[in-house]
Amino acid sequence: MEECKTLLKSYMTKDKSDHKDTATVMQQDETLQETSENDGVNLDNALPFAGTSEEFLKLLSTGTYESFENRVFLCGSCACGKSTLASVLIGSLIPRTWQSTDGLVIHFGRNGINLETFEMVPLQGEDRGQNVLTKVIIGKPTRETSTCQSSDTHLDQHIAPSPIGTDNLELNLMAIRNEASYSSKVSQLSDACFTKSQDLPSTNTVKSKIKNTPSISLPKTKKIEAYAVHEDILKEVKSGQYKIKIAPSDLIDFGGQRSYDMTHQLFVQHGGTFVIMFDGSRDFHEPLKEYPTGDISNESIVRHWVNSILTYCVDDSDVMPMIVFAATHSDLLPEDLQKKMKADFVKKVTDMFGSHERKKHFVFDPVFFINGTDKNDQEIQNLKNQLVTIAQNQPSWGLRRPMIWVPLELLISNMKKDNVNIIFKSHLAEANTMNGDLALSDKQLEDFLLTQHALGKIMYFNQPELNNFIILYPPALVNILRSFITDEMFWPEDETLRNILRNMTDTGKIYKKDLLKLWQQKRFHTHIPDDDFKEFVIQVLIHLDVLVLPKRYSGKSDAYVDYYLVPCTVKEKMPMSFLDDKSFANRTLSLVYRLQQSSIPSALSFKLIGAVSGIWPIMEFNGRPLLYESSAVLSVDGNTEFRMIVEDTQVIVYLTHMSSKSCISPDIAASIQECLTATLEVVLKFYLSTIGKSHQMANLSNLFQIEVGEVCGRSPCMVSITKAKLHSDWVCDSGNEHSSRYPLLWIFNKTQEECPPTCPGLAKTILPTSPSEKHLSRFADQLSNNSCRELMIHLGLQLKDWEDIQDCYRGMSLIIKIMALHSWKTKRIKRKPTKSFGNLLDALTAIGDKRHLLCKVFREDTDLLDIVDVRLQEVPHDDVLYGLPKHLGNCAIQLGIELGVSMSSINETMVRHHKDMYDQISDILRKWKSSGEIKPTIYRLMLALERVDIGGLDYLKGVYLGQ
Ligand SMILES: Nc1nc2c(ncn2[C@@H]2O[C@H](COP(=O)(O)OP(=O)(O)OP(=O)(O)O)[C@@H](O)[C@H]2O)c(=O)[nH]1
Ligand SMILES: [Mg+2]
Ligand SMILES: [Zn+2]
Ligand SMILES: [Zn+2]
Repeated sequence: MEECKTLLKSYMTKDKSDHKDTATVMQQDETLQETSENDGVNLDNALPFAGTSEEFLKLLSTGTYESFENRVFLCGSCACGKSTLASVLIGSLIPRTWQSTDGLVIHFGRNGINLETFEMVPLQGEDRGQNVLTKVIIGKPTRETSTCQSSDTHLDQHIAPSPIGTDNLELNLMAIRNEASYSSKVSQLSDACFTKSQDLPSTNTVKSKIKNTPSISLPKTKKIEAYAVHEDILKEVKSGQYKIKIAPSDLIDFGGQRSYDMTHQLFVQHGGTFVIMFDGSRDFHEPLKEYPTGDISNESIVRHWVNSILTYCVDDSDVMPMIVFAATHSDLLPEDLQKKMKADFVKKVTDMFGSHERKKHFVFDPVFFINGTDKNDQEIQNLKNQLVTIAQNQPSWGLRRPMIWVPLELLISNMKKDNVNIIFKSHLAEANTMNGDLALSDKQLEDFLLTQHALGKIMYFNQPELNNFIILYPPALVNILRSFITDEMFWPEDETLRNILRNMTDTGKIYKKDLLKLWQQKRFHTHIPDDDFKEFVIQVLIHLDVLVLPKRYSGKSDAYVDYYLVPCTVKEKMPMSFLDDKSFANRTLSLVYRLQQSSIPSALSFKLIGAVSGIWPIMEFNGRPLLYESSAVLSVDGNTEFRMIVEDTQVIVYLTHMSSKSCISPDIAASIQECLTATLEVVLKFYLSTIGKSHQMANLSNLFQIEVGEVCGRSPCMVSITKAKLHSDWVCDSGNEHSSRYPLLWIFNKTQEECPPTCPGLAKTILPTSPSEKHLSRFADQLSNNSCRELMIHLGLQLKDWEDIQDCYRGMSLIIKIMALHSWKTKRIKRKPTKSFGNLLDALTAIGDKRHLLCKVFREDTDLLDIVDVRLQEVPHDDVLYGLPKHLGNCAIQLGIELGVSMSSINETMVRHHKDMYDQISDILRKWKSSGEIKPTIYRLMLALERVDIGGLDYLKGVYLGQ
């Protein structure tokens, strides 16, 4: 903090002739315009998070200033000329060769709108000081002038940008930021100032503290008396002697590579004017050679950007966000053709979006057709005029802000200049208190931070794990993201690092240690030198769903997690060969969410995939997670898996059972549906509500429609839920008849234990099949002793058989029933050779039982779904299995059946360890673990224990989930 004060003072020591240097230094400045009146404050337009109107009025009573926020985004395909146009707009050299932009570049205050002539002009040199804030600082007479005169030189060395006029000035600047060894600069600065200041602690303390926490946490030193400064600043601004001439406008130049979608959305959400660009010399539908997949054309890029903008932008007003189209390379066409093309482009974009529900956000006519390499191009001039008109019409133009925010804005601005990218909130709060009676209250400070965040000036997340830090310089986050979300052409040379990135793009998985290794590179290290900040950044990336924690029990420490999923970097598409498998349709239910929005932007699909893989474990094959670009295969339990594929306007879900769809538990289908629906809502909400505009929350249920169905002819065949409920069958467009019974499983009411009156009973397809031991054991559990005996007789067993079994397992009624059913299944019975579900059903009917007991055999308990966790996908340790029997009742047979151990093997165990129940269970567990057919995971064991319901579950949860 002291540094900021020092800096502040250092500016104040300059006399006006010096202001040129200072002006160049100002990178991100607020634009202030003097005003002494409070009237005309339109509270409808009040900034988000400015508190209640009463509080905001109180804030305004300290005075207001008029602010002009403008922001122009350049977006579009690779190499279409975005950076070229950017350099024209900021008045730097026009690049003649394509140097692809890595991530994005933000030009803060390098371009502005002249408030007298309403022209968009580059800001250079002196012009860049054209705002009150700068002038106030420069022109300040102060009592402390003599304290730190010498700091000027250091300051200028530190931040002096490369000479204006080189191409890509901001990139150079960034490089300077990156390379600058901050701590040494700071101590130079501190030296210069502190040695001359009597009431400050000695340089040594300052230095050593800087060393411990370089770059970000500023040393805490004795507070300096700063009151007077602020009073003066406020007086200056109020007095109205500085008339602002040019309102600076931020210019954001996006890199066109697809890998940046996830990065871009962070910036898009703050709104502004979007210039969607494409190379006008190419056919609108021709595949662009810059994209290796061969399926990307101007049209798809334009559509992609429109969707992203309209999805991520907070729908602020009628005016913003505004989308303008600009084609480039007009110079490659003869003049008469240019005119014709322009008209063509207008028609194209009107065809594409003319009937869009948010069409008021588009300028369809004209589509500008520019030559980006000519800074005097008339069409560029026209485009600039259009941008000015939009800027003036936005509701925030000239909006009044409380003057009391100025000191803090100033502080932040100064910190940014000192490369303080991330800071502890407590440090900012402390700085705030130094403003004496101009300090904001805690609540006001919070509102201030949230407003600044909503304006895109800083990043501050009001969340428990995130709100201790503030990202003062948002592009720093982009720089950090570039360490792993970047195009292959920007990968580092180092082979180890390349391998990390290659592995990540192949598998969608990155180990934490590898991420930290990437961050050790010099150019990233300077942004996050400190472990606290690394952890914070990881948390932010998780919050933004760039990184996804693999499924784990929520709410518990994640110390054990040593890797993250990175859905947005996976390049591979899901192989669709599973549809070729003829049996797939017979084993699968489908569910489709159709979005009302015209299309799902890719970042949203990454987010959705991420969220879902946070609920169910992603299946793995040969150690590679089955995570693909916008799709994934997830594991529900040993027999059931599902695929989720996010497409343009829909989310397709295939739920597949290993043997048949008639074995899919309605509870599982319903809980997956409920969970996906909720997740989709949350993900959509994340964008729609975004920062601070919760009152504009749309009605979520209108955002998408749910359809249910089956697979038919290699694609999902769907009906609405209403239709499925009304008709037991339907004929689809391909002329195939479908039954509604399976699709309706998606909306099964899990809470009801008994079948609903409308239940049609077991599916026809399942009746001829033979029940497994597991089915029989579950069935046995539903029967009373008497009805079981009666049933046996109907099934063709002799009374004597029943009595033998009863003798053999005296006192163990469940085992008797299980064994009876087992002997029915295995015994040859004259005249009744088949052993099918149909036979069981007939026998049940014969004894007059109408309770749909067999339906229940297919029901599952879904409580455990909530704790599916990567840790539970491991094989349990021997010691744990050794300890387990003590927590269980007498259940060896049932447990063996649920675990899939064969009946003969179970019998062998029962005979060998006939005296000791614990030995029986231990032996069963051993057999299960060593059977090796299906991976014997902890989760499977838990499912079996839950089913058998004889305890042990808590013991396992305790061991593996620390519950
Ligand atoms: N002839 C002609 N060349 C242009 C025009 N606009 C851009 N270029 C050239 O096209 C190439 C690519 O331009 P850039 O501005 O770097 O492209 P970009 O859109 O920023 O590309 P990414 O950052 O990779 O997304 C450069 O060589 C420019 O000189 C134009 O209107 N006419
Ligand atoms: Mg570029
Ligand atoms: Zn069909
Ligand atoms: Zn039923």
